[in-house]
Amino acid sequence: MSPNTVCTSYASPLPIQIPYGSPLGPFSNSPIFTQVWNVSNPISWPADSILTRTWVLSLLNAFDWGSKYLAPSEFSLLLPIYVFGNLVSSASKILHTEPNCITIDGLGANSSVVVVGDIHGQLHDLIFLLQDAGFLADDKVFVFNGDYVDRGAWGLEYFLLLLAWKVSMPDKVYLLRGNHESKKWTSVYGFKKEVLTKYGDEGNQVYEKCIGCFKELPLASIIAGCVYTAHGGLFRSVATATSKGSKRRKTHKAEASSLALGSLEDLSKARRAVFDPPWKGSNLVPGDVLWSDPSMSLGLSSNEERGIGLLWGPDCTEEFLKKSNLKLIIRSHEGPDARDKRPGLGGMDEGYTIDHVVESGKLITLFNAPDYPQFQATEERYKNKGAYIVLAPPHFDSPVFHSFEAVTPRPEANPYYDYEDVIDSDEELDFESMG
Ligand SMILES: [Mn+2]
Repeated sequence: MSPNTVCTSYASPLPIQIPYGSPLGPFSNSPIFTQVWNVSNPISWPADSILTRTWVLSLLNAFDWGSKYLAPSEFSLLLPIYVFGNLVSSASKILHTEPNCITIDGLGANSSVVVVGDIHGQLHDLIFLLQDAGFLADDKVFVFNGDYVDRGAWGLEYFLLLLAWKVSMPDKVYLLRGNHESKKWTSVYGFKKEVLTKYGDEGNQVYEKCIGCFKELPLASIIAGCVYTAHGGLFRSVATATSKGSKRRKTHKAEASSLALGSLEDLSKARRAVFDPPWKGSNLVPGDVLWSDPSMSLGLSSNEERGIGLLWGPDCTEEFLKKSNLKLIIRSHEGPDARDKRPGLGGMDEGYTIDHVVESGKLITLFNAPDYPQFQATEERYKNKGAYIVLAPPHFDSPVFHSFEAVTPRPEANPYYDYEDVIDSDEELDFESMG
């Protein structure tokens, strides 16, 4: 038997040959393909604790294999909990040292930056993207805009793969936080149940460790001094973010009228290490950055649909770009379902939209999960493409869009949330009732 084309399924009483890879198998020319995964040969932590590219690639292939040939409850046999623990601890330490807003500078003449938006646990689409865009390359820097987990069936694999990459090449990949990297949201949209299913009795411990790591994720990045990226987008100034004493009893209207756009300095001061970004009180910048949406109406207002964050108009895009001396905002957060309900803004069929074009530059929404969501109640699927952006030298300010179709077929999987009853967008969840 050819070691690079077959895997042995441990679950069978007799060894059976399962063709590996095609059409989903990535990196088929990689020597890692000679690895045969089974539960008597689980992933091990390197003795020197140094994660090489080969180790990261082998993790990717193990997760890909496991998603096809293991039951979710067998996941911990592939990735033992001590490896999980070492990986998340190592990554959390690195993330903890990063500022709220990462500065990505010193890019060489041959380097480029790849920006990625929401993928929501669609592991095989991520693998395609990585292969297409240059995974583990020395001359590429990747910036992920968050929403790694929830909805899709392989959020844990996706998140851990990115953490391994981060530990291996900390200055080549930057992981920003999305609104779903939160304790409340992961308990509604599937990630918590996914982890409990995959780690059984140890599931709670694993979940808590993941949630602790989410708290460390930075909020935004500035690429080459000209591109701002964040999951939701813009945010209020700290001066108006504070509501104390009698101010707390202000009417909504009065609060809205006191809103002012925040600066990068405001962002740098935000307290990001929270399980769930608060939607009231004095620390509102993290919630704005993770939850806000652009609007075609002028001005800054409360995001009533979401119950947290802001809506900002083209005038605010201009103000932010001009004040910060930037040319581009790349944010994510809105998939085809969200855009279906937002007349006046573009649909997500191609995986991106250009929402504002102003004097100083542009605002782009970037969404990476094709054929999203993986599970949905309606018969009619969105069949949207996903897209990633490449920013190239010399100025890194002219985005090149790469749209791509979903990888088919996806391995069969059961959802980890009640997608028929849970609302199909992040809107309207009742923050108050979620405590
Ligand atoms: Mn989001």
